[in-house]
Amino acid sequence: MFFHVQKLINEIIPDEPDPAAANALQEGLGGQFGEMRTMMQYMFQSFDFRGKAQPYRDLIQGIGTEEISHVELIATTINYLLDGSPRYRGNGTPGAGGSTPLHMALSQGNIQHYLVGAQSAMPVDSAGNPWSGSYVYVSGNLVLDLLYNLMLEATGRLQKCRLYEMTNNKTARSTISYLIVRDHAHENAYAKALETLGVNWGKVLPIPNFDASTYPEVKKLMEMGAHNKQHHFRLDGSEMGKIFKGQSPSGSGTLETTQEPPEGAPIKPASERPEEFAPGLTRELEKLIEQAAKM
Ligand code: MN3
Repeated sequence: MFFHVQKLINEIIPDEPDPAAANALQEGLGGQFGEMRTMMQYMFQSFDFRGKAQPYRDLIQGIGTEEISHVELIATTINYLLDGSPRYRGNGTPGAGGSTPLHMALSQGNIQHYLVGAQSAMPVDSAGNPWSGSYVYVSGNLVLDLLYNLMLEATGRLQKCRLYEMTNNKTARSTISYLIVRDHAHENAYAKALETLGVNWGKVLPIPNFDASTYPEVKKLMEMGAHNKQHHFRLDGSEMGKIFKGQSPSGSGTLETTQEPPEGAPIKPASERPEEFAPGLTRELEKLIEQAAKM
């Protein structure tokens, strides 16, 4: 079973809306190597786990639980980037004279962000393809699953580094940078697990192998050691720490399995969007909601 806390796993820095960056980030959410895949792949690998190698199961499931928060973080970031067409914020007169407040949707990367959703994230990739369960790799063979997980984290990190190079929007970059560093931590975790099974990584990791501290937002997170820490996400004790410890396989320092969960960051309520009819409540319905909240 799972519990949840209404906080984001990392802070999203405010900036102007940027629908093009939002659409690019959809790849990191619902693409073949996105957060929805890491979440579902690690979940199914842990559900289908056979045998007594509990520390490895705890490792896969702990990271899988963190991935639920990554899905939430990147979806919320996309929402912030979409919420309000350019020049909507502040002046209260959206679009051309207020007559076609959603006109700008016609020229965006994914019109469905405005037409199907109410300026919000969708479970699709950057080309609009629906997320697919066929992305998920679960063979039941522990070594093979760990190898695939490392490939998945490395490709995820590669794509996030490309996304960082595409936009300097602070909202987008705050989340992209966090995910670059956490993908590094997860590369460390799966590489370490394979190292305990006899693999020697040498100078291969992390993938892509470059000095990520040239990205200032990433540098700040690395100085806090975020690429070498992994919380186990179990309330009843985890054996993950038997694997995620000692020297990092990517030469990034000492690995630490944390007992304390990440602090998290507050979630601000999304604003109402009358032009999307969202949430579309009449005064009467609002009164009923107020009454329900008092009960
Ligand atoms: Mn992730």
